[in-house]
Amino acid sequence: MASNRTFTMIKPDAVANGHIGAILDKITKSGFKIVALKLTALTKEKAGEFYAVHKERGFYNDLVAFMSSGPIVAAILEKDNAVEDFRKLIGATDPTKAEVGTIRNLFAKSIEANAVHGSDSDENAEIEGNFYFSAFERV
Ligand code: IDP
Repeated sequence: MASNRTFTMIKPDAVANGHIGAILDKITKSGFKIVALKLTALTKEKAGEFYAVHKERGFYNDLVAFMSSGPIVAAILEKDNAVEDFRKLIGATDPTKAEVGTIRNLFAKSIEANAVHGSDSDENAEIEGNFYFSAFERV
């Protein structure tokens, strides 16, 4: 059965461009309930750990530098079929390929600075939520 929680980050580009409020508004209006939320920043080490699965990819070092370049917003979201529905809401990795009206279509600047992260499986949603939030930081 699909889990009802997913994990997201509003990435440094979207935070720097003042889109936190608009993105959270779109998320909640799309039926997701926020069950954990924080503004924080990743060190290079922490960004490297978060994206360790991409270590062998050519864009890894740039991605780590980008993700540690400024504040991010981390959140755990709740909704039936959360992981799949949230991936639909954010759109394709490359914003030029993201469907009109998706968060990446509206707010992303490039394939790297693509505004938001969304977990790609229930298992990763659990791991990524635990990466940022203790039990006391979620409802
Ligand atoms: P996803 O975030 O849509 O799940 P992934 O393939 O898991 O996409 O890639 C993780 C992140 O790495 C992307 O969101 C984006 O920030 C970055 N990324 C992915 N592909 C590229 C690329 O070809 N060039 C630069 N950055 C990329």
